[in-house]
Amino acid sequence: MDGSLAPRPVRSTCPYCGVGCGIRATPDGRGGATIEGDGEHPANRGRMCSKGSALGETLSLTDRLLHPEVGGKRASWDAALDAVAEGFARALERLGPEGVALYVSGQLLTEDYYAANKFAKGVLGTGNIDSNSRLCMASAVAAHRRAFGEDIVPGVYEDLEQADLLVLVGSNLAWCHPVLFQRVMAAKATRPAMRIVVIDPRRTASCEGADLHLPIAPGGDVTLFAALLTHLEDRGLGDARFLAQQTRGLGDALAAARQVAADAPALTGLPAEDIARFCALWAATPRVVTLWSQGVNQSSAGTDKANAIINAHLFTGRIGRPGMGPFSVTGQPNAMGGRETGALANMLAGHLDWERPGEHAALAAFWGMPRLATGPGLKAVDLFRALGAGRIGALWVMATNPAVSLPEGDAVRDALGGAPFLVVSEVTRRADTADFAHVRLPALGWGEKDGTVTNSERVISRQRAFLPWPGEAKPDWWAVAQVARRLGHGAAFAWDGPAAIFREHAAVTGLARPAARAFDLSGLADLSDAAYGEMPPTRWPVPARGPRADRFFAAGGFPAGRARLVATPFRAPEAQPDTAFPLRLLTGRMRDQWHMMTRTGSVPRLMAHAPEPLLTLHPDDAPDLAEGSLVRAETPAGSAVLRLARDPGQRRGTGFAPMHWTAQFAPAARINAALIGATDPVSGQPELKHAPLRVSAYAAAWHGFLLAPRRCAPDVAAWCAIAPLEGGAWRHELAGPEAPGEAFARLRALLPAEDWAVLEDPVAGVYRAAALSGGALTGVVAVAPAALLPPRDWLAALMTSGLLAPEDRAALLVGRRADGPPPSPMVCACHGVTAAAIRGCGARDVAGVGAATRAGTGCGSCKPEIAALLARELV
Ligand SMILES: Nc1nc2c(c(=O)[nH]1)N[C@H]1C(S)=C(S)[C@@H](COP(=O)(O)OP(=O)(O)OC[C@H]3O[C@@H](n4cnc5c(=O)[nH]c(N)nc54)[C@H](O)[C@@H]3O)O[C@H]1N2
Ligand SMILES: Nc1nc2c(c(=O)[nH]1)N[C@H]1C(S)=C(S)[C@@H](COP(=O)(O)OP(=O)(O)OC[C@H]3O[C@@H](n4cnc5c(=O)[nH]c(N)nc54)[C@H](O)[C@@H]3O)O[C@H]1N2
Ligand code: SF4
Ligand SMILES: [Mo]
Repeated sequence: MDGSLAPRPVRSTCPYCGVGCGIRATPDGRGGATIEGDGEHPANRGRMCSKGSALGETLSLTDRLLHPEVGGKRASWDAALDAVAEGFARALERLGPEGVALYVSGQLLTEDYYAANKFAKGVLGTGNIDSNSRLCMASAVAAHRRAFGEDIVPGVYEDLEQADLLVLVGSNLAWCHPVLFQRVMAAKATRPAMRIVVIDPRRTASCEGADLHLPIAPGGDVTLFAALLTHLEDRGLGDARFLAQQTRGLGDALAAARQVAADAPALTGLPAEDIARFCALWAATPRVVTLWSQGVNQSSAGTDKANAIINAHLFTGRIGRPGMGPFSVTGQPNAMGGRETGALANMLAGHLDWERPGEHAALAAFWGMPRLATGPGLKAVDLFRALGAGRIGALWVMATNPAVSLPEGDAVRDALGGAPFLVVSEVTRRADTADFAHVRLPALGWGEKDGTVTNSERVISRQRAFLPWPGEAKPDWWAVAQVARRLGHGAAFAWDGPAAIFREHAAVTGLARPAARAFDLSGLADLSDAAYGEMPPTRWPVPARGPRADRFFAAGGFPAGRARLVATPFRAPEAQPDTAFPLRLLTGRMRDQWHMMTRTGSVPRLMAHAPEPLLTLHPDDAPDLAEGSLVRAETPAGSAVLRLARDPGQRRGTGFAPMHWTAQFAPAARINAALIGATDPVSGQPELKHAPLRVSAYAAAWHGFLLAPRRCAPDVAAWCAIAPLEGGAWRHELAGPEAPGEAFARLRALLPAEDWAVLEDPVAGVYRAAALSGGALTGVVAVAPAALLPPRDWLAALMTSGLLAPEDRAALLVGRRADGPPPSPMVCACHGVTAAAIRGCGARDVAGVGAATRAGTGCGSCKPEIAALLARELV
């Protein structure tokens, strides 16, 4: 287990989204590796997206947490683990099992997840282990459990390709599950009759290639699917036999649907004709997949939204057969694994349940842990409120960054800051949450750790190490086991590696026999170490005996005996716009960033797609605010300052902000400071997609930027957004309240220089300086009263190009050469092609643009944007 590995291609799985693409990594022997798509992996067959194909650029050890720390000082593992054990023992003594907690993540491997859950529920005896999946998949889980009696995704990815109609609800598949989107687009190219409908308040990249976009009002989804159910009933399209033999709850569900269906245009904000068109298309197309993601789950009616979707499929019996079914896509690489291992506050391990008689006792006996938690614990939002209220004495955060990703962001930071004892297991020093920790434990990252992940279609894939273990970093399961040993449970955590944990996990899934349970890995409970090492991608269930099937429920066989159609009355989002907050804030993801940017934020070509945090508004909303200016996005919970962008594809009355920026990159732009803590009453999932919003100008006395050879602290200005540039330099976009000259002097002092070219116009408040060393440009500062500043792209390029040509030197302070091209946003991250280059190439379709500029011919993630650009040009 020393981790020294020979440089040969290693098969593993991408650490980003729940598509779960297989990769082949070839280490270069110097700590790096070449990453390519695995042609044999069933999820991607060699395809990759922009984030996946840049994985090789995220492997550097810069900013890595490489040694344990106690109280901010380097410590030995022994000392750190002792401190963790003592901290938890003390809190247990003082507050009992309700006063300790773990907060974990869908980015853990199944083996880590299993260990963390066994530790919390078995050793600490607490139900207080929740996961960032509470922010992500909880509503889908709850809806599956209500409908089927167990958390089951019935279908597989091929269904998306075989469907005649694919409906995307609250999913920006093109950006968030790009390889799946590429598979869908390829299927549509061979079967042009296939129809795609996108239901999203915004016109997203996923709408390119769609036949119908329904720009639904936020929260309108339950109503739209109620209208669909009523439409299906009115036309006698129910599958009478399936309904009679396999389901219950029909009458109530139909009655509830009918009550809201009449108000559908008002409640969905969609024209009646569009609703009718959607219903008719869905009704007429037996092979239909309704796929949903966070526009559904992250809502105070998230579970009802998901059940309203499932209702339509159950009503028509369109489930579990090729090309049909409700399909919840997972976000994180191992969101599914966390559900399997039961590492959520309301579940036991292996899909076992407190509510079903005998299961708690069976697990307690199997683990040999009589103190096994006797009931559910606190869900994420409540857990951090309890922390803030002093009711949690010890908290261990692992592989997630709640200081940024939870709603009520400022209150969460206060709670973390006031925590009596906080342990953070991290791979990076640049995670906001780690700043608050009493003990920091260095974890192995992707490429170093070893174990399994389960993707959206229930395929378990191996993540294999291809790099040596850096510094003193260790697997998360190991750290958990060491603390368990110190608390007197060494025997139950005596695993010698991930294979042993996986076997135990597989055995747990067999405990519920003979009670019906669909999730079953008992056929893998005896897997040898060698077989685990070689395990190919494997879809569950894998029962020890009996048949295996790819899909569930075509002929019934629901874990609950019968499936349930759930009555889903309409509930508006918890906080509504009013005169003070007239707009609605939506949040979500950008194409080239992963979450809190700890990996993608260090890759210049991924940053180039959107280097600053933007608030996007429709051109008609807040028309007095200028595009490109800084604005304050404010809700009843808090505010963030973002750069204003305009997009006619944004639904009027809504604004969209990305979730990604943190205190490391743009402290004033953390949007979750403005997110309210409303949660779904069934799933506990927070309403991260909605808050009442008002937008106002951000009053700054100066705006500016700093291009520097190193990364500066983000407190160089009141507003700051940091991005890496090609060649190792850093870009800092800035604004502040002080006099421009004062800011200029302070910023200039941050740059090393042998020689300066300076332009100062105190009357106009305009200041520029270029730092020169050895005939090369080493930095630039520009400050002005307005946000209109010289373009930085050309200057940034000059910083990487070495010696300056005389004409460049002359043009420096103007900001660009007179004959240089104007700046233009990056569209293709693989080949560095800008929007201007695409517009200028003369091609009229995506393939032509590819031939002329190479844009879109790499990973293909930018094809929807190229199509949108061409569509605008051709108008
Ligand atoms: N590039 C990238 N990809 C990722 C991730 C990432 O960070 N970056 N993260 C991964 C993770 S963990 C997840 S969970 C997934 C998320 O994947 P998605 O859910 O597809 O992504 P989001 O952008 O969060 O939200 C999807 C859409 O919901 C819409 N929406 C908001 N409110 C409503 C509503 O009331 N109704 C409807 N119908 N739509 C609404 C938003 O406008 C948005 O376009 O992405 C995964 N993939
Ligand atoms: N406003 C808004 N907020 C959101 C969302 C939204 O749509 N809008 N989406 C929500 C959703 S769906 C999600 S999934 C969350 C994601 O939110 P987070 O989970 O907070 O996001 P990440 O940045 O992925 O955090 C993972 C951390 O784990 C570390 N890490 C990676 N691998 C390992 C490992 O093996 N071991 C250890 N110990 N650490 C590791 C990384 O360095 C990183 O800091 O955000 C949620 N928050
Ligand atoms: S679609 Fe992209 S981010 Fe998702 S698993 Fe595949 S390569 Fe990774
Ligand atoms: Mo997620």
